[in-house]
Amino acid sequence: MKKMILAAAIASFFGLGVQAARIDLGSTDAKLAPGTNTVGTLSNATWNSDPEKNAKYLIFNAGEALPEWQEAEFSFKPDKDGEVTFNLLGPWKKSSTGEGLDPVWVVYDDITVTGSTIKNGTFDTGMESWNKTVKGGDLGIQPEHILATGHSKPGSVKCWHDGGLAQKIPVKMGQTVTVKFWYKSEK
Ligand SMILES: [Ca+2]
Repeated sequence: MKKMILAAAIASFFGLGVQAARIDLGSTDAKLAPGTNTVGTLSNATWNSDPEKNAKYLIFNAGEALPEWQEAEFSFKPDKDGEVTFNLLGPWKKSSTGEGLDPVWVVYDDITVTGSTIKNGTFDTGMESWNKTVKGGDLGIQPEHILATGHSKPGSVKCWHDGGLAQKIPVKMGQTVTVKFWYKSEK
């Protein structure tokens, strides 16, 4: 019951168009146990009927992004060696036309990982090493690189729920992975 209430709360939170930062992690092999989080919520998926699938998927919702840069940190522990898909996402709002979703953007920069490695977490020159994960493919609303804006150095990205950026990161059985990143709302 508690999980259902939490899921409903998250759904309404995203549906309201709050500029919430979100990172999803998924594995085909390893179960991902939630560790600690400095802000927001960190939990396994609840939407699959197969509990094994839920245990291999983790959602970190950092809460509302503000106009100023904020830092967030969370950790998880895989139970097998392998690769985990690291997916930078964001929120959405109901479309004004009643069809589909409209983007709500969150800006990300300076992503660092311990216990694994991530490529180009600084976005200083572009989006190398990241793959776009866009609902609707080329016809969907794409994540974008922002050259003029950055945390410690210029260059960041903006993502939303249906327009994310992903890459695979290596993990080791029992090795805690800690993710830190900076985020803000788009003006
Ligand atoms: Ca940067």
